[in-house]
Amino acid sequence: MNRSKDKTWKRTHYSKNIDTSLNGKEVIIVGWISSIREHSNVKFLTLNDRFGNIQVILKKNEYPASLTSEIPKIREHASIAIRGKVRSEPKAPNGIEIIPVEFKILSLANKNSPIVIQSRKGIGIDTRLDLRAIDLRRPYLQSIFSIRYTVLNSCREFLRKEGFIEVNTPKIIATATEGGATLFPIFYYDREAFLTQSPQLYKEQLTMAFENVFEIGPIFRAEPSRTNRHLSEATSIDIEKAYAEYNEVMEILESMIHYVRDEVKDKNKSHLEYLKIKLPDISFPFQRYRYSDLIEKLQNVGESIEWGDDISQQRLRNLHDKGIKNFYFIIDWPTSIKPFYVKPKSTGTECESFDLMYENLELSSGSTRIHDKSELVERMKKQGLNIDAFDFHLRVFDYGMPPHAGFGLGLERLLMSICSVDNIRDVVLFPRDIDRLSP
Ligand code: AMO
Repeated sequence: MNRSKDKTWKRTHYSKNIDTSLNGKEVIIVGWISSIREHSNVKFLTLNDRFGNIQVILKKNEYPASLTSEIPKIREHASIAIRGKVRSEPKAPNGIEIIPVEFKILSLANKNSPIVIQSRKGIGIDTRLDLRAIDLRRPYLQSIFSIRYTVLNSCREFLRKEGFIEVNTPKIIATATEGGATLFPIFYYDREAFLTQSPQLYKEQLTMAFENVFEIGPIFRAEPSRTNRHLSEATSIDIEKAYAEYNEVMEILESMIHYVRDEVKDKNKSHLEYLKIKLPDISFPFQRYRYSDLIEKLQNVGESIEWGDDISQQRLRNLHDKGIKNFYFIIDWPTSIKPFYVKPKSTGTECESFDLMYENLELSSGSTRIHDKSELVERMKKQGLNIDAFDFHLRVFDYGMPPHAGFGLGLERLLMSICSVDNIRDVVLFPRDIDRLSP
């Protein structure tokens, strides 16, 4: 067969499948060029595919003369298919290199990219986000998103094993669940509607029919501030469990964090090595601090904070030296600063609620919910909510709503804690924040 006339450029091997056992054999590799270096008469190309990369050597007198006019066209990022011979080369990064016999440029790179592929942190985040698809080619982000994939899969796996079924609830909704301030209004035919802040009310209703449900989906928050931990569109891992109270779902949450950590440790060894990450040590069970005790501790270190105030991230920093670090729960918050659906304790002033923290980052909130209709209506009135707007929700409480509890865990916040990432935007493919609506 005349090879040069054979126009099938189907990949025969991924980079990871080429080793010294193929020495002297011909292969077709396909991918994009991540680096080009030149030493005297030799050009070293690195060709990346989804599993890794391989060195390609273009040495004058070694490649066919027909390639001479094509070679100058190759720039970093170009997509290319190469038919070439495998050669063992101890000095090459993987101990092997490819000597092209023929190649086909599949897509030229018309510009030099401002993004340096090999760089860990790269250039400014805005320049990177403007060209996010290119930025995502960097091994730094490739590693983070491989870990994200493991985290998502392992949460799903864990919850299925625990007897939860996966549900999908509407993202276009009629009323606020987490307080009105962070709602995104939208046009819905001739009415106003909103993007969902959380699947809260739907997951609660679904406990009537399915008992244990979970959802992994987008939540939308109109966060007016520019911080490194808030997104306008985030991913939430929500669960709701019938016939349970908050201690039970806290146990599920801490077991899930354990499971996720072990899976990442097992499945992402090379990514963790590349990122130079040591996964957080996890003690089991997580420490549980009562809100009231933390307020006292903060007052003791001179903070002017009152019972009933929210505990800011800055204030929690002051307690780090007092051993309040790693993963821990803050439990029994004041009823007045938690949403209407959270069940008050018998004292009334505190509620059966928790936040899961990592250092001073809030990862999750959860609680026992009010399942008694009249109690719920009372709480809603106290919070000044329009009862009529919640009729679609309240009406199902007339039919034996089971006691239930649940939590919402921010996927991106969890990833920040696992991957030691400071800016939440780096664990989202295409982040949305107050300044950014594209790409
Ligand atoms: P909450 O409002 O505390 O609780 O949200 C739960 C978790 O979601 C994540 N999160 C965010 N992540 C990034 N950017 C944001 N703007 C953002 N807002 C929230 C956080 C947070 O801990 N319905 C309840 C949960 C429940 O009780 O089941 C709720 O939404 O990690």
